[in-house]
Amino acid sequence: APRYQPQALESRWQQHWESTAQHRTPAKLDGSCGDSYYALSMFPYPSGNLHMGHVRNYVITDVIARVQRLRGKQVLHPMGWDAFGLPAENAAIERGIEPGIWTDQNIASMREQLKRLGLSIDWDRELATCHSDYYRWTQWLFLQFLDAGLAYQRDASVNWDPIDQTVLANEQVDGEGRSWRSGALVEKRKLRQWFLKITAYADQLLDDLPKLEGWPERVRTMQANWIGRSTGAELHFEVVDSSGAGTGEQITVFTTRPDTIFGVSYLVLAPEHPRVAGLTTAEQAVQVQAFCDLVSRQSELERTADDKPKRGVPIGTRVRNPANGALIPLWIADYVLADYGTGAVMGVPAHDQRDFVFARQYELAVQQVIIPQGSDEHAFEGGAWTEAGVLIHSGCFDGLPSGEAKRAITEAAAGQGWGNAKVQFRLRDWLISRQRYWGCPIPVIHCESCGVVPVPAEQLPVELPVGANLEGKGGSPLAQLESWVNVDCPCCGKAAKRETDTMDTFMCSSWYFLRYSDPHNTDLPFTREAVDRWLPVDQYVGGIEHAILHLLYARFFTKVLRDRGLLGFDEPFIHLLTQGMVQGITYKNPHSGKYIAPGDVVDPSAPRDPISGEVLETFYEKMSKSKYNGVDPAQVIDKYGADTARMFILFKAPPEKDLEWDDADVEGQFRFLQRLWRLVDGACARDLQLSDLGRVGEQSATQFANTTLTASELELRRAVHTAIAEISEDLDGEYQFNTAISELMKLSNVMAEHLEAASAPVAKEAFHTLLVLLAPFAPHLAEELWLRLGANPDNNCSIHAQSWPQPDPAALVRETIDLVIQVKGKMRGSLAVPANADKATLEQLALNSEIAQKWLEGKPPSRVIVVPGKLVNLVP
Ligand code: ANZ
Ligand code: ZN
Repeated sequence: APRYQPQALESRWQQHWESTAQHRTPAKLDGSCGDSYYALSMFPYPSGNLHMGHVRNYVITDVIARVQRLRGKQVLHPMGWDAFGLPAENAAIERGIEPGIWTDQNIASMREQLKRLGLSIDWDRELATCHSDYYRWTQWLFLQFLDAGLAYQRDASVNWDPIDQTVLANEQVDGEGRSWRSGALVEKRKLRQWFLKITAYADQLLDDLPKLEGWPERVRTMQANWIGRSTGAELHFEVVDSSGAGTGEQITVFTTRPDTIFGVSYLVLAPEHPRVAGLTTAEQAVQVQAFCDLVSRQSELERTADDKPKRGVPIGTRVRNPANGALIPLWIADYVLADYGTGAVMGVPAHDQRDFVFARQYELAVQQVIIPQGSDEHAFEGGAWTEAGVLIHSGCFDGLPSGEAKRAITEAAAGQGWGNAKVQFRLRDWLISRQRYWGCPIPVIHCESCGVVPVPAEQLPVELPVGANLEGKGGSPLAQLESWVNVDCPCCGKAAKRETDTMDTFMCSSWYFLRYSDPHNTDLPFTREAVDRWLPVDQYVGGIEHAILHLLYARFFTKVLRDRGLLGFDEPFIHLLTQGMVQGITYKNPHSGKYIAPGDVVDPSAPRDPISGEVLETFYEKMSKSKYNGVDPAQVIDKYGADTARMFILFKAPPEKDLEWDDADVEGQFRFLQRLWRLVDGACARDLQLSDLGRVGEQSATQFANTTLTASELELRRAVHTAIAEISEDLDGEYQFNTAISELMKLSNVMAEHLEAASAPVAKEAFHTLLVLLAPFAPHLAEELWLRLGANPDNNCSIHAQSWPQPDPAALVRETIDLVIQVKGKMRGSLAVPANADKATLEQLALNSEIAQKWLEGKPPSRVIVVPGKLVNLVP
């Protein structure tokens, strides 16, 4: 018999599937759209190298796609490239290769690597966000936002490298705030930039989260926190002069706790608040200026972290508390952020922990105004009392519970003109401008007379010009290409200039899943018909690192395009699976902190440093080059084949959990596949032909209904149908691929034991089932074994074109009876046997039993009396 040689076999099937277009998306759905299924992986950045994280992601999606096809769904399973971004620019700078060429080379090599995994992807629908036939529509969609009033420009700060005279992306600024290239301390600079008004959809993006029942709870929570809706009030405090008389000027604070207004002991502005300079007194000016300089060098995290000291200075001016008339000092402090709320906070040290720490440090008053319900006043040893409670020292509001007091005080404020109710979001508008080359050009033209003019749709795409100097100084690389920048205004025809910013790459990835529904359309990004037929995506699979931004932006796009009538659904992704990391074994010298490559480790059983001999730390960590703990997918495929790699990844851990790479377990899966191969060797020897067997399920149920099967056959059929039932359940919703593969192993064990004694129909049913159940996991081997068992290799006879089996309830019933064993008429014991076992089987079972061995002392009986359903009497 031939040996299992996965490499040759796999590339042969990959070619066959490709040449027979087996994974092409069904063109037309006949009738019901409920029969369509959209399985989507988050598309990769074409770095050039496929890593295990990719492999895990795409294999999971592939199994889901394959199972759905077997279940009769019309499946869309596409792939593409998130192809704009910084690494291509870096490659260009470091190696002098055009970003577009570098990217296309990477795509070509990654596509080949992906194809070796045997993924059932429809490559006809492949897209790359950096190709103009795609980004033309990204530009078109941007213009939709502009037209809807959802895109606008304003000044915002960017990272500026004063030596290289260039804008830096956040990733190009290191932890110490220095440029990755020049090492210069990065400054903040204000530039006019483009924003998308995602805040206009904040409420919807939050309120629709509970609908996403197919998403992990954790992701929904992360999104909710990111959107961060706070309900409270804006309250106005009047500025007073040195004599305490009102100046007419007001400072407005945002608070979620208007119930604490009687406990305010100071007001505090963000150092960047526009009124700081105007309200600082001459005596405080030097101190205030020094403090502002200090704060401008701190990160947001440093400023707001709970465990960091809070610092501030009084600016000399006072304000009046509108609720009780008290005059309180005005401060600036690092813990107040300029771009949240109004950039001003009322300090209530008794009930806010940060205010408490601040007040203790600067000896500001701590006035308690809330007490815990039904208890004494709170002692402030442990810090502020931040929970709700009952009001005290609050004038006519005394005795009210916090919740009611919030409403009452906000109403009073509104009635008396010193405040209003306010809902505040943490979510900011989306800054999409990048002063980078390798991105999608923003399709507008700036004209001195007409202002911002959209590039007319028929002139799209605005192509990225080649030959930009990426190391050029002064803002955006595109700005230096004069011949590209200078154009005639589409409106008035006068000389005008192109926008030189490109888009955040998250723009490109916010709609790619829509384009797959209609990838070759040259008139529109997609038709409404195509997009509504395939979307929303039934199953989206990708990394948790995209839990917030990518998914939020994609949801935002979906809602805007729905409101523009371009599509007809509210949410883009019904089910979301965030797969765990792939971790590799990592060796680290605890003293030097250096990572040691596994090959260099001395004595792997008690690992030591090859140079110093020190004992190394051993643990599992996410695979990465710098830690020498990566495993190259290509090498695994070279050694074992893709099917083994797939089986291992699916078997080793449930998809959401982290997975520890383990060579021994890879080997174990390889051996399992070899066992399946040999199982089929046995069947081939018997010349079992599967081609005449149709669907497993209804047909086999009727087929076996009136047949009397041996105990061994019954056991085999029970194993077959148990596997169907269990694996079907494992693949419903939760995707327990690991337990599904265990079930396959169990089934193969039972088959190895009982096949030989099984009649051809029972054996065929077992093989047919085994291979269909195996097909999503190890698609090449399943196909090959199917062929070896006599299936016609034509496309429509592929194992992957079969139907998912249904369990036969009759086969699942474990009907046994207690068979009484007599020796010479005397009961000597009993035996559990299949209820419908025939005479011969019962006789055999009785003779093989330990009871018989014992009482007959190994001699054959002279006579055997069988009463089916009751007893066997052995007469020596
Ligand atoms: C007075 C107060 C009393 C507050 C109290 C809290 C507790 P969230 O839930 O995040 O919306 N705050 C407002 N604007 C701020 C800014 N720009 N920088 C830093 N802190 C700011 O938090 C709202 C609360 O955070 C507001 O309510 C305000 O402090 C503070 F017992 O006002 B509170
Ligand atoms: Zn003009």
